[in-house]
Amino acid sequence: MYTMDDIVREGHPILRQVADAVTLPPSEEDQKTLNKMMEYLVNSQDDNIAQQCQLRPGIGLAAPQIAVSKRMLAVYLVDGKEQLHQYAMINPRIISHSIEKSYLESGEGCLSVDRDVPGYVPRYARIKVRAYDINGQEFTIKLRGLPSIAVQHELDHLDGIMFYDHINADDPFAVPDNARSVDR
Ligand code: SB7
Ligand code: NI
Repeated sequence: MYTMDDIVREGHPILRQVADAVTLPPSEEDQKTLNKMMEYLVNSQDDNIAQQCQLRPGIGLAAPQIAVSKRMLAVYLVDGKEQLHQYAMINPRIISHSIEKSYLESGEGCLSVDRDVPGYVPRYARIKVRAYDINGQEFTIKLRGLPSIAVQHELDHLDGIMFYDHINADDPFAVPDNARSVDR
């Protein structure tokens, strides 16, 4: 299983690379990696396991964060309506998005960033994402709210972009144009 020791931190060049597309159907090795990424997220949200294994809780993880420069991501979160959002994606892409933006009231953090970076991170409020699942089956989903923000944070990792790249340097808490806030 992955632990914090497997997660690369800021300064590692892989976090700034554009990750490679995964060849389809996914190899057994890529499937294993993606399963372990999801396992990390689930474990990290289990208080006992997280404490036992010193896991920082995470709602998402992108393959470059475990030093694999491939286009795979995992998201695991329960939203405000107690709805589970669990997605393992291969070669994901945004096929359409709202004009409206959203941002997390509490700002964002990252398992690869060992410091607080305050400020609003503008994201699209709604996205339609097309990807391949762990078996190589194509699927399309529409997301809004926190799941939309989480998937965009992970998609950025696949393109070498960090959340703080989006923060207004002059005024970190300036409300982005055409944006509404989202509570965790
Ligand atoms: C806040 C946190 C995350 C996404 C969006 C808002 C995920 C944090 C964990 N990660 O570093 C995943 O890349
Ligand atoms: Ni991150």
